Amino acid sequence: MSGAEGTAERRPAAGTTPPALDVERIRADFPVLHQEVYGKPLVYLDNAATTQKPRAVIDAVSRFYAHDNSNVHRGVHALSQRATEEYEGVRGKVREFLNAASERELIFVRGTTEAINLVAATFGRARIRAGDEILLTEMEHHSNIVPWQLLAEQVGATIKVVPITDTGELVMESFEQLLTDRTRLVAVAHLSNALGTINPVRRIIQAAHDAGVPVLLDGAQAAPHIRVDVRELDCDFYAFSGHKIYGPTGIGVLYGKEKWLEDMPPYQGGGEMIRQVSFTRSTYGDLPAKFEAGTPNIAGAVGLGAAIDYVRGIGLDAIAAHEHAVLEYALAAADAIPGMRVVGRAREKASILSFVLDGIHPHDIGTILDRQGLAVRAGHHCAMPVMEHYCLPATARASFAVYNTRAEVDALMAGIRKVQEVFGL
Ligand code: C6P
Repeated sequence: MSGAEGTAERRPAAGTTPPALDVERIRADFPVLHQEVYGKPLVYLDNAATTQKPRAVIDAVSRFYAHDNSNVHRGVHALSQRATEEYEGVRGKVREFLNAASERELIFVRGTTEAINLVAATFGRARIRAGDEILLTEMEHHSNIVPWQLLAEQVGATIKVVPITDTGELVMESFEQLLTDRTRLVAVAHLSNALGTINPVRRIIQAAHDAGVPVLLDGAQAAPHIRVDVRELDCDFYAFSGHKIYGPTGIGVLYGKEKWLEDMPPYQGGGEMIRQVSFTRSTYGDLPAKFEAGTPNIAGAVGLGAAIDYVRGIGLDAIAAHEHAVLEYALAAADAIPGMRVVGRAREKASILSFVLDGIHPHDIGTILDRQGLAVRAGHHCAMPVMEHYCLPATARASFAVYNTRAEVDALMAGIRKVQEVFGL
């Protein structure tokens, strides 16, 4: 086990570069990587869709079910107390991971999608009215578009969109112009899943706050790759998914500043989120219970806790440095292949290599690569407005994680040449 010891994050001393990772040791932690697909060694490059799970996460979930399984916050018996301690203990780990001020600011949800829907349905319905504006960007994932459209339709608000440049960066002058006295919320991806762009979120938050506007960051892609400090960022909401950070599916986190969460009406009604219920009136529990109706994904939270330990054991700075080196290597290799074009060349970029090949549909690229054991995603990546910007139906996308190597990039590039050969190009 290379990364799961202890909960303190490994951080390099200020001004030093993190030590190189022992990637072979890390790979040994991930059982699923060691298999063949169609008789070829698996090269898993679909990490933006979901990451693989280290043994520590798999074992934590299985240990929970084998020893401690019970409902939380309800029973007086030993198992229920243990389950409650584990579940709430993970909230403490998430607090450290995001550097939130308090565990009251952390809501367990199904994932980023539910986190954003929660904010739209509660903060949004309470504070956004007819004629108000919600400011998004052209590079958002559908999960950070559609919940706001649903809200806008219900209350009569308007969606405004910050455009992107052809390199895949936000047009910041437009952002500043679109931020008006009608703007009630800015919702923006920290890291784009379709382009890999790392957005200038500090600048965005500063400008929005100067105008008195709160900011939600969609951290689905950033949390696994960049160290996030919600207090340093000063964002109002931050959402991420466990399954993209080596944890289980069906668990994620919404961070919200306490002042907003206190003020927001509940999301769903049910057990756990109440203080007192009668047929005339119900009152609601304290944070974070107010937003966690019903039996939560307890085993998922336990797995998320193990994933956070794992990531912090390696250190996010070391992970980011490793992935950056792999991405730079891949970008240089892509530039050397005639007919291959990378979509998204932002100066600040992480972990994503979206590309097209002249004369070949991305779905054909994905299918032919798959036959060579290379798992990439082909499609619109739930970011149709990005595809529209580039006048593309889809792209092929390789996305890197801590366990990917330069040798795997070489395999990808060899696979791409094979795709071109199949098409006689
Ligand atoms: N992107 C991808 O292949 P969920 O599904 O709730 O865990 O995450 C949604 C989501 C929200 N924002 C961004 C920036 C995302 O990338 C995603 C998920 C996956 O790119 C699946 S479409």
